[in-house]
Amino acid sequence: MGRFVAILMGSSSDRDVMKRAEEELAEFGVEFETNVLSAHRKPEALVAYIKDASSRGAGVFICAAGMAAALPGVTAAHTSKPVVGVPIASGGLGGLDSLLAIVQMPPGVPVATVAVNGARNAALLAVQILASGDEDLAKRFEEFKRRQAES
Ligand code: RP5
Repeated sequence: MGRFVAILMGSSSDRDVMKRAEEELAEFGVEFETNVLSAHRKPEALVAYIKDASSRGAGVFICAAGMAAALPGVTAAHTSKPVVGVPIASGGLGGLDSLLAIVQMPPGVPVATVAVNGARNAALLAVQILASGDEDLAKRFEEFKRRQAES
């Protein structure tokens, strides 16, 4: 596997939303792998995975979590790769809880946060990040923008 996108989510209950990110990456022919690893429930396994994926060629991490959403921030703490955070609307607060938890990172540890349940934009942002070092992918993204404008 060359450069790939590592998709992480805090619970299998986040899968339905995150399918949209997988579909979008597949549309662009971008390789990805998906794992369920909670920052709160499986902290050691999460850190081991982040380090392993970073060394295997993960170019971007997409991390989705709901409620007290620590996953994107913890991932950003353990890798120097860019992290895109997807707040999931899974608790009683409709996703505002996870949005604030993910977007309010301290200076020095950025997480690029998309909209609540914004899995598709997370994938598009990951494609754009990878495309900065991949001319073919950059052309496919430009073509996507053209088609989107036309439709
Ligand atoms: C978060 O808590 C997960 O990302 C999920 O959105 C939420 C609820 O998890 P489950 O109780 O459904 O496993 O950590």
